[in-house]
Amino acid sequence: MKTMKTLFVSVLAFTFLLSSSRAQEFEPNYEESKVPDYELPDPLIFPDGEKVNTPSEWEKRRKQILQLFENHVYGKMPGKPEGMSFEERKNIPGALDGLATLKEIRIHVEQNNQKHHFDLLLFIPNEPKKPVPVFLGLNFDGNQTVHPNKNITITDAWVSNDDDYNIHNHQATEATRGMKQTRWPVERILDRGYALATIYYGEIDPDYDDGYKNGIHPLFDQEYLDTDEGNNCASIGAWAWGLSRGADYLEQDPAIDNEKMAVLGHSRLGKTALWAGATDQRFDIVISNCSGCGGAALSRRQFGETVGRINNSFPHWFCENFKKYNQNEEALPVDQHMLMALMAPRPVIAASAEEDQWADPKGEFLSVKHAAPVYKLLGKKCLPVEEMPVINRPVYNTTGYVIRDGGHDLNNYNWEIYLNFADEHFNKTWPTK
Ligand code: GTR
Repeated sequence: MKTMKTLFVSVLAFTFLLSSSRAQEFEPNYEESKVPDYELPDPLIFPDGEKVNTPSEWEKRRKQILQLFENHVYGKMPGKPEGMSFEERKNIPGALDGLATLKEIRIHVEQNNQKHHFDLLLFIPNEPKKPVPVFLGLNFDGNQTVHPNKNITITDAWVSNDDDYNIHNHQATEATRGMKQTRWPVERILDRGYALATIYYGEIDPDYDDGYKNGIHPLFDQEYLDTDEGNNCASIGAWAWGLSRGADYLEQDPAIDNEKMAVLGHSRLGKTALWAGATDQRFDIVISNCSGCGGAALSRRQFGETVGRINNSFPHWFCENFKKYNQNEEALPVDQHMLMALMAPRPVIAASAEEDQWADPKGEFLSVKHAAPVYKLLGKKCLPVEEMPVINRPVYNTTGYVIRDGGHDLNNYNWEIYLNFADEHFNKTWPTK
C-alpha cells in the first residue's frame, strides 16, 4: 500500500513537472529584463584555452567550430554527389519584355543507386553583356510563385495546402503563379545588373517530418543519416546542400561571374542560407533575412522562439543532438555569433523586422556584433556601431545589420539594402538604374 502511495505521489509530481516545463516552453519571453545572464563561447579560444592569434590559427579553429555546428546543430554536411548533370530545359533570351534571359536548369543528382532532381530558375539580365554577379536563394512555394511569367514551370513537388491559392492535395496550381512576387523584385534586381537564381526548397527536401525518407536524403550515405551519432543531416542541412548544388551549376554558366555569388534566404531559408554560407565558401556574400532561432539569433538569449520550441515544432530541421539543448541553451558548445564568424572574411548581413519579435531582432544584431573579433583578426571592418541601430538605418562594413519597420517578411526595402551591400562588396563598376 505504501509503495502504491509513493508511486501515486511520484506520478503526480512528474506530471506537474512535465506540465510546468511545457508551460515554460509555450510561453515565449518578449521582455528584455527577463533575458537570462549568459556567457558566449569565445570563437578565438581553442578548447585547450590557447588564444587564436593569427589568420592561419583561425583556419584551424574555424574547422573545429564548423564541426561543432555539424555535431550539435545542423548535422554533418555531405559533399558533392557521385553523379551530377545539368539539363537546360528552357532558355528564353527575350523574356520579361527583353530584359532577361530566362533559363530553367534541372539539376540531376545521383548517389548510392538513388536519383533525384530539382529545378533552378535563372534570370540573367541581357545588359550588361558580360558575366554578372548573382543572388541565389531558395523559395517557399515553387519557382512559379516568384514571378507571374507563364514560361516558368509549375512545380509538381509536394507543397503546403493553401485554400487562398486553391492548393489541395499538396499540388501547386496555376493560381500560384506570382503568388510570392513581392518577395522577389525580379525586374529591379535585373535592372541593377544582377542575375537571380532560385530553387523551390520542397524539391530538395519536402518540409515535413518523414524520417528523412524523401527528397535528396535517400542519396546520402548512412554516416550522414545515422542517428546513433545524433549528428544526422536533417532538413536545413539538405536544403543547404541543394544551394551548393545550385552554386555548382552557376559557377560554370559563362553568363555568371562566379566570383560574385551571393546566397540569401528568408526565415527558415535564412537559417539555411547561413548554414550554406558556413559550409560552402564559394558563396561570396551571405544574407540572412529574419532568420531568427537557429539562424542569426543568439540561442542563449531565449527570447521569442527558443531551441526547445523550434525543435518541438520542427523536429526535422536540425540534427538529433540539437534537442539536447532544449531549455538547456547554456550547454551549447557554440552560439550563433560563431556561425556568423564562419563567414569571415566574406561579407555577411543580417536583417530583422521590428514586429518580428519571435525572431529576436536584438539577438540577431548581437550575433553580428560578437562575430567582430574574427573579422578584425582577418583585417576586416565590422559594424560601425556598438548599439542596435534605429529602425530603417542599415549599418555595415564587411558585416552588416538592419532592422526595418513592419513584420516577418522579405520585401523591396530589404532588397535595396542587399543590392547596395552587394554593389559595394562586388565593386560593381557599371551604372545602375
Ligand atoms: C516559424 C518558425 C521560425 C521561422 C518561420 C518560417 O514558424 O518558428 O523559426 O523559420 O517559421 O520559416 O517561416
